[in-house]
Amino acid sequence: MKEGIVLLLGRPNVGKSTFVNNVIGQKVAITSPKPQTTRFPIQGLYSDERGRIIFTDTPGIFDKTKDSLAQKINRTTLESVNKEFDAVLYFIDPTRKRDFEEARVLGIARKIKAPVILVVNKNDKKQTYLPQYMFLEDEFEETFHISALKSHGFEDLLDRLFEILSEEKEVSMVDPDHVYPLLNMDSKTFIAELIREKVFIMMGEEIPYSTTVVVDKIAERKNNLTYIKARILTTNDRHKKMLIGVAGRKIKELGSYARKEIALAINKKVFLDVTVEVDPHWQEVLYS
Ligand SMILES: Nc1nc2c(ncn2[C@@H]2O[C@H](COP(=O)(O)OP(=O)(O)OP(=O)(O)O)[C@@H](O)[C@H]2O)c(=O)[nH]1
Ligand SMILES: [Mg+2]
Repeated sequence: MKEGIVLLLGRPNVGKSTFVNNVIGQKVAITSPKPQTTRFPIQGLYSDERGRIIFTDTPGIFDKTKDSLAQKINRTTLESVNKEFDAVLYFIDPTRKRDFEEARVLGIARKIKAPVILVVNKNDKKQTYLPQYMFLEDEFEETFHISALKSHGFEDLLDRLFEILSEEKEVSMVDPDHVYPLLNMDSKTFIAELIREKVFIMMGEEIPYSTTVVVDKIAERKNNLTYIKARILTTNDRHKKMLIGVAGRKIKELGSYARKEIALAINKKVFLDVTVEVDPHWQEVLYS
């Protein structure tokens, strides 16, 4: 059996989390069309008859660190690069122009000693800007073209990863309270992430970035019902009003969307009690 850790790198929105979910076959990382969806490294376990791979999904690296949250997010990715891993998947998205963010990721990738594989994602779409990225093929060991969304091209990539990984290595499972196949997240954090994803999907441009989610309580009740108490924290009152919506309609819709997915994920009936609070300091406390 082969075992190893594979790190994903790339700028925001290239499809790293989508890949991790679809290769594992289960949602471990939230995804959205907005950049900077992932905020901390997420370890998901892939296994088949050949062995086990821990895929470490990281937040997208960006160049301009506007605020303290953005700086923290970048820092967690840079910390992952300094930890132990056996190979790197460097994701690019040629449906978008190459820009200064790509240069930042490239700078990091160049310093990595483990094998770096270039993964050209979104090949189900027109890859208008592919020529801008072609020089990267000479920089790294090899290139694979995939669609993370459609799960195309995974087999060849996995074959290559298992060739790289060694026989002897034993990877340690990180968090004893993890939600399998997630290795570094407990249930409260995972549920908070599912709710945060709905904020990313349903709310306009800036709200997701002023917002986080905390799950305070998960309690088993009668008749296979799970009670969950969660709070959406936002830094300002204007965003709180928008999250609640006219006559509470927005928060109701958001809660109902999240509840359905949580119920599916934990295979139980769920009562989700979700409220919105202003907390100007949540960014200082969380993700520290
Ligand atoms: N068409 C297409 N869309 C994709 C593909 N992979 C990802 N996407 C979409 O691209 C968007 C971003 O995907 P994510 O997986 O959240 O990207 P990410 O790299 O994890 O982004 P950050 O967490 O912000 O760093 C989502 O809307 C995905 O559905 C793909 O292969 N094809
Ligand atoms: Mg992500």
